[in-house]
Amino acid sequence: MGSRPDSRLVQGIGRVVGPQHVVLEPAVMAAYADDWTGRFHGDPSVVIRPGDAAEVAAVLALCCEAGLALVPQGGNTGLVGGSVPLGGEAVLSLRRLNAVTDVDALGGQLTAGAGATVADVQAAARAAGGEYGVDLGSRDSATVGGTVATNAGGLQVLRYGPTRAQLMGVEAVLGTGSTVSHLGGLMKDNTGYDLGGLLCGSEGTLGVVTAARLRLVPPSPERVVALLAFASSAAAVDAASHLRRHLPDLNSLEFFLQSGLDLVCRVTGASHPFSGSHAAYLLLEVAGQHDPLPAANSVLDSLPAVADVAVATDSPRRAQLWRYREGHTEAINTLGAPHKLDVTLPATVLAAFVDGVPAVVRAADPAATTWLFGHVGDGNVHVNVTGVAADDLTVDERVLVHVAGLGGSISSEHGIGTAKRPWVHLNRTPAELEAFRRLKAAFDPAGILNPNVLLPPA
Ligand code: FAD
Ligand code: 2HG
Ligand code: ZN
Repeated sequence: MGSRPDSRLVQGIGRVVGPQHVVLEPAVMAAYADDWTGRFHGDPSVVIRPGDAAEVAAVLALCCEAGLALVPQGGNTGLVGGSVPLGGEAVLSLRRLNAVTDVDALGGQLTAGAGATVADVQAAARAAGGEYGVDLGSRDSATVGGTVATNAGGLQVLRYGPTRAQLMGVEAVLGTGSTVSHLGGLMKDNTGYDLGGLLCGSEGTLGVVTAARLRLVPPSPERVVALLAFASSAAAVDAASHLRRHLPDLNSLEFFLQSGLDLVCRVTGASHPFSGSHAAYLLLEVAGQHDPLPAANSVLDSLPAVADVAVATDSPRRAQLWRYREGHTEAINTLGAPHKLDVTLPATVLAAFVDGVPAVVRAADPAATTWLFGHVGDGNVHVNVTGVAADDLTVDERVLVHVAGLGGSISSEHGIGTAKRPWVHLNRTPAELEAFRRLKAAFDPAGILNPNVLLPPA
């Protein structure tokens, strides 16, 4: 257990949130201590569970005065070690702020508390006759606060953009305890700095998100999912580029390899989609108000180099095809805590990267196994490496340096957290990092908000 905070501070926080929401029992705190992958083990000094934005503000004012460092936590599905208290910080759980309010079906907007899950928002959006543009495999646990804080991407970025593109406004409490709230949801509003845009992707280092005003997108009830097999990664990447250009209603364009498919089938017991083995697969979803099948079929018919294809229109079969892709994260975790390197490559080097990165990993650690899958439509590859000790960073270093050398990003959608903190300089200049530090000092002068993530030590 992290060292217990001063008892007067604990009592003061208890008066704000109610003593039952200040957790000090190690067995209960354990549920907030470890990350989803099992690679990062935190040690909370206390877990604080406020019930609304005013309580968050009062807690932060007390913590600022006392210098108590906090890790904000939502669904704890983050994959970069940013949501658990690795330095013995307190955990500030936002899960109780889970209301979805002010649904405006006419304007296509709603307000979601930080603790509402993505699935909660999706359900509220559907009830209002729209859809939420963000979808990800962790939808049942990942929260609005966490997805805003990480600028989560997911399975529909190609069509609707990442979480930042859904934001009409944000309410957050800064490290001083003062609240910035801009939830009016006006379409056009150039009245100064876009604080919501800045807080989005700041990983809990600048403010604690308490609510977000989110835009809804028009419904796309008609869906087609197709799984395509290819003889090489290069053929799959070429096909992805063709599909992007010719299928405007593409929601998702995902890829994986035979090794990942075999693992998912082994772990889940699912049968293989095709009789033969293939080097690479694309999974695509097309969605619209009208049946997208004719358009999808005509584009698929014109695609060269497709070795096999399965098309699903009904919901159970669509879900079955999706499971081959979405099942990767859980299946890989059964092999032990993976190192997750979530990277973006320029389209021109994407196929060569997929073919070459296993050798980069092997050169760093001959016992390691590389798993590759991701959002090929965004150039986003999830390089997962198993068989490496949690604290051995050799593979991480080699792969991230390789990615940066190719003009890529070392973090596409999961953030920096603690896992990638040593390598932020690969993508950011000293001047940018200095600007980051000045922003941090302005928003969080006492340095209490997630002090061990994102920014490398000065
Ligand atoms: P947490 O894990 O609790 O926290 C993540 C970060 O946000 C931490 O730094 C934390 O301090 C901060 N934070 C949390 N809440 C707040 C708040 N209210 N205010 C300020 N800071 C806060 N991610 C993708 O981008 N795309 C995917 O496709 C995707 N798929 C996934 C599939 C699976 C099976 C899993 C396990 C994870 C996946 N993720 C994906 C990663 C993860 O779900 C996202 O990063 C998500 O945004 C985390 O939300 P959370 O509520 O769990 O946040
Ligand atoms: C996905 O796209 C998630 O499935 C998780 O971003 C990626 O497990 C991973 O590395
Ligand atoms: Zn992803």
